[in-house]
Amino acid sequence: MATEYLPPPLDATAEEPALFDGTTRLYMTYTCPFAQRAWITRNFKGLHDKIKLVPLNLQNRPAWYKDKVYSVNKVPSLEHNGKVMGESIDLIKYVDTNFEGPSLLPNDADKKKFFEELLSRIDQFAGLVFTTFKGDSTTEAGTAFDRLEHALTKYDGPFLLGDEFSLADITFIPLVERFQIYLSKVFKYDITAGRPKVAAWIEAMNKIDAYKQTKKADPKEIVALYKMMFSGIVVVVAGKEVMKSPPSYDFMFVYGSE
Ligand SMILES: N[C@@H](CCC(=O)N[C@@H](CS)C(=O)NCC(=O)O)C(=O)O
Repeated sequence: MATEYLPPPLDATAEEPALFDGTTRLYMTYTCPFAQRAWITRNFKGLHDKIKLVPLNLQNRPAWYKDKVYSVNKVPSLEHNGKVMGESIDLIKYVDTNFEGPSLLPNDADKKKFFEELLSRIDQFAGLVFTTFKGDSTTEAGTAFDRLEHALTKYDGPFLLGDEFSLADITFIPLVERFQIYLSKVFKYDITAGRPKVAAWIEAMNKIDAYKQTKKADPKEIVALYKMMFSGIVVVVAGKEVMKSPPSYDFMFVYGSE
C-alpha cells in the first residue's frame, strides 16, 4: 500500500476524540515496542481503514486518556465495540481473532503450543539482554540470542513458527530491533554473527511491509535511552524521582521521544 499518513502525537492540549462512537482506535506511540506489536498486527491484516491509529505523546499525555479511555494509562490500548483493552500480547491475539484479514496463528496445535512457550520466555529473554546492558559483558545477551537461534531451528525458520510470519515474530521483533541497535553500537556486538537463523529471520522480517512501516525507533534515541536507563542516573520529572531501581521493563520506553 502507499505510505500511510501518520498523524502527529496528541499531547495534553489535544481535544479528546468522539470516544465510543463506533470508531475502532489503537492508542499507541510510534516508538513503543509494545504498541509496535499491535501496529504490525493491524497492518499485516490490512486493517488500516478499520483500526485508526491514535498516537499519544507519553511525556505530556492528555488527561482524558487515563480518565476516560484506559485508566492504566499505558499504550497500547484498543477501543473496540464500546470497550477498551490493553496489554500488547492480549491485543494482538484479540485483533487476530476478531478482525478480518490473514490469520496470524497457524492451526497446527504443536505450533500453537510452541507459540505459548515462546511467550512465556520473553521476559527471561529481555532480562538476559538487560543484564548485559547493565554491565560490560555480552555473555548474557549471547545466551539470549543463542536461545533465539535455537528456537528458530524448531520449525527450520525463516520465521519462529516456520514458513509463515506469525504473532510469535510480532512479539519478539520490536525488542530484537532495539537490542540489535544497542548491542551493535555500544558493545560492538553483532547478534547475527554465528547465528544464521537469527540473520535469516531478521532478513525475512525486513521484507514484511507490515513491519517495515512500523520501524520508527531512532538508533540515536535508543542508545541515549538505554544509556540513561542503565547508567544509574536518577531521572527527575516534575520534581519527582522517577527512575526505578532496578530499571523497570515497562518504564524504559516512556522517555523516548515521539
Ligand atoms: N505490558 C504492557 C507494557 C506497556 C507499556 O509499558 N507501555 C509503555 C510505553 S512503551 C507505557 O505506556 N508507559 C507509560 C507509563 O508507564 O506511564 C504491554 O505489553 O502492553
